[in-house]
Amino acid sequence: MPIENPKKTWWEPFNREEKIWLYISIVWCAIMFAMMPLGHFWNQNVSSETYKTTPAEYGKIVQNFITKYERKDTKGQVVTHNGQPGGIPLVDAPTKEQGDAFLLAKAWQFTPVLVLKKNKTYRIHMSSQDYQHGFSLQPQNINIQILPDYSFVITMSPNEVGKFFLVCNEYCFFAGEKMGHDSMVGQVIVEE
Ligand SMILES: [Cu+2]
Repeated sequence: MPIENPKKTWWEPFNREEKIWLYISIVWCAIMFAMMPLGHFWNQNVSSETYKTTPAEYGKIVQNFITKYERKDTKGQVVTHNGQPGGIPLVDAPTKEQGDAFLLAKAWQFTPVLVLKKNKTYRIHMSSQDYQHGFSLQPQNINIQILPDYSFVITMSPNEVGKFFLVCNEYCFFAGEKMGHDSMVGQVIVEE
């Protein structure tokens, strides 16, 4: 016996529960979509400028930046995040009026440790040396993607003194046998 066409449209009448779920998902999509522009108002989405660069070029810029602004102790030694030679250097970042500051993400660290002053404004560039990384400033929950070949610039004026952490919130690749995404944590220090 040949299969007959159904006599009525299969989805009619529309099941009530199905309708409710459909409306909920449409409303939720609209809310999520609206969050993209609205996030700018509570500073979760930071407006940024973007420039083209290369890992080699950006690496050189960051190296020069660190050499110029790295903090030295009374003996002329570079101050590092853990107090050990070879640690990540602390850099007294120039304010917006003095110049730009630079942050580099690479597997699996952020360098340098930027030291900022409260209530001053900074232009901070960020780019990656290798994979896609994430800049997640904790506990403020500011999130930015860091990609190789692009320099993102954010302008920020810290209004709180303290030590803040940068967490990589984009799963970054493993090289060979090594994995380090979960330990990729950086620091930003805000001083009076
Ligand atoms: Cu990462």
